[in-house]
Amino acid sequence: MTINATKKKKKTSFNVDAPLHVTGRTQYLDDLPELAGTLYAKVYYSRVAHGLIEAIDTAKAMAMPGVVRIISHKDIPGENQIGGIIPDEPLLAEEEVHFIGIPILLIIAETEVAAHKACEAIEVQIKPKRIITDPIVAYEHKEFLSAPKTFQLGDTEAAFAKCEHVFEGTAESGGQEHVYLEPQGAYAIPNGDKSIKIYSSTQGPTAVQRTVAKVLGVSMNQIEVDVNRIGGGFGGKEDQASPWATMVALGTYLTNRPVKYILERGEDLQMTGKRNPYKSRYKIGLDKDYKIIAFEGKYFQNGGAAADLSPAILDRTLFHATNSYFVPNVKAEAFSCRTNLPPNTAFRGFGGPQGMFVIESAIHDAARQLGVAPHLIQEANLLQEGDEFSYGQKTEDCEANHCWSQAKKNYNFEQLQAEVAQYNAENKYTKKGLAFMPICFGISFTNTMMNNARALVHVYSDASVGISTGAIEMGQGVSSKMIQVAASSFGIEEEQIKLETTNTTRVANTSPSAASATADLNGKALQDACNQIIERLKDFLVEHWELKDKTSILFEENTISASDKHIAWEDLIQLAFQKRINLSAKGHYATPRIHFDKATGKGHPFAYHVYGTAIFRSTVDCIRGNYEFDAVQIVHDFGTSMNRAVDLGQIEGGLVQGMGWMTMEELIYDEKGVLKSSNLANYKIPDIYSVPKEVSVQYLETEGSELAILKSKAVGEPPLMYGIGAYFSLANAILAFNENAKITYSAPMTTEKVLLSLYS
Ligand code: LUZ
Ligand code: MOS
Repeated sequence: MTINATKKKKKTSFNVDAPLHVTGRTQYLDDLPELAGTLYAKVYYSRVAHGLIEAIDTAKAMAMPGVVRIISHKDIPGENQIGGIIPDEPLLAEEEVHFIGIPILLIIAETEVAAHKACEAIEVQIKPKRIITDPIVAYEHKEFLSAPKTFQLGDTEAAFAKCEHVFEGTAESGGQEHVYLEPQGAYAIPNGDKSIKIYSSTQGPTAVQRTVAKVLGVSMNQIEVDVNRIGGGFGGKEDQASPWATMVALGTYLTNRPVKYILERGEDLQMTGKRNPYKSRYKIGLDKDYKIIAFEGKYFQNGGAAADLSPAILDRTLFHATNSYFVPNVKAEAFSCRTNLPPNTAFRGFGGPQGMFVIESAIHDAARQLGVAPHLIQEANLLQEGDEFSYGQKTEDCEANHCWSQAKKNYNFEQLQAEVAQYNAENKYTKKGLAFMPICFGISFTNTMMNNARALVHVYSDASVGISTGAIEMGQGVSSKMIQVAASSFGIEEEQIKLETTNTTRVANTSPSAASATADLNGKALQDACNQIIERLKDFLVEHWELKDKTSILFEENTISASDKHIAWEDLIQLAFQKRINLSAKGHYATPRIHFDKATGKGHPFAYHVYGTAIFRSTVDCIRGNYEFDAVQIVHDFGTSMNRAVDLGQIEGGLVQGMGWMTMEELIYDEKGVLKSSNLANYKIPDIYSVPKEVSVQYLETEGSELAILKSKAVGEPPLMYGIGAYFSLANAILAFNENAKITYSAPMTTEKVLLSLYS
């Protein structure tokens, strides 16, 4: 056979879902054909944030046409318990309700309309109890979801005593609604026997499987969970997809019919948790050269009514308390506070952004009081190679200074600064603000145990390949990356690979697709499976070609070769199949090197860190408080990006989502625990009109880590934290208008807050 002499370029911008998305053919949960006899579920939830259930009247609802069953906690065959980390959350409320939106009853009806009408006919009386919505109030009442935690490095007290400058203050950041395009939902079907198959819009199929099994009182092998793809997750479906899947499974268990429930947007907004709001205090000490010598942070996390993932989110706040800076003396103390809000949960960044906002506020405050530009303090304290984090890990291949200096140079910062100064001198009622935002984000689940994955690979007798992993495609492009991994392993085309759904019977005990680690963990497991098949094929070829050993055999461009011998991939597979060689393999991966001692708060929890720097430029209308972002210019550490288009999409999307959190997304609950921002007309997320006029992303091409898949670093969460720069660029524009303006370090910086601050 002949070999194409020109080496084909590796694909670096491939998205298997793009053709489906742009032609509207992408299949989501609600696109599954419904089986005859399918029933529809709907939740009746509490309208009171805290109280005792005194009476429930379902008689009117039960009598309505089409109503099949109304399920309460009494109907649960197993445990009424859905808590993921701590068993503190019922699926259906028993005597007490703890937040507005807590499910009390589950209606099962022949149609969605019947379920809806029945829901409106249900009457529940609740005797109100004390409502807490503020984490500091909860702290004062010692209402904690988990034990307080402290990370410590050096001795802050001794260090503060020696500091030239010490500043203290408060910072707070608000919650954030996930607004995944596809709301929560699931569809359960009876498998014929007592087992149940569930299609779920989840980031964590195993979490769904485990929770359903527990609530139904069956073993996990009776529950199959299947996920094709989901229409966005952002952390909101890491844990909180489980209740809806459990409800439909419960419905199927009790009726032996298929049961479906896809939440309406309004229900989803009411019942599900959001990013944890935080209230924090800081103390920062600097020497005469603006080196940060000591930093203390006290973080009060608003956890909501149950632990959910909040204890783990609290950990990540501590891990990221000093962002991209080296601080030799650190004390970070965090409290997970129980309030009467829906249990808050994972959201892109997972507590990291909340922690990083606090040290950025402290630096900005210090800079202001010292009369220097904040970026000079930021720059003076960037992490260097070998610096120690408060949790004991030291930086390796640290790119903090590299990203910063490249951003400064490539985007002509000196000139930008001069232009902004000139603009501000010439304009009285509009002002521009500049801000730098460096990021450093640790890659791995902070819970070491979760850093593992598996994959299943079949090479079919016609040489086509089918792969299954534990990764969930949620729009982040992981399907494309998995296909790239398999294609590059076998040296064949992406088109020859079929990625199967994520299914708990093919790949078991998965960690959720989260922590930015999905492509790394599942990709490495997939490589392991592919390599097992490759090794078997090589052993066969050694015999077949009578080679001395297998070291010279190459899998490239659909051809397998060793010196002067070549065979096409298709021919090799056919031959191997005839020789009865096993063409399937199960791969496994567990991140090496990582460990963490929870008792001492020390270890090496992250496989590696991702770095980057963003420069923000905004313009504030000082009469109206309106603002726009002129530009966000980024240098990001991708390692060796395996898919530039997918990775660029993650940077742009993460940036804008972080900016939304910091500027316009204002989640408001009143003192009764009522969600005031209860629809997308009064909860504003960024749209095409509010994104920066210019977004530039430069790829800092570095060696990349061996622990990153194909040396292409994790890219899911880190860019969200660039968004924090939006807050400070607005603050700097405000200060250009009124140098005595009060900056409250209370995000989001809405137009109202800008206006109040301008004239404070
Ligand atoms: N989920 C989790 C996460 O369970 N542990 C983590 O460390 C994490 N980090 C980011 C997002 N989700
Ligand atoms: Mo996430 S916050 O990586 O589910």
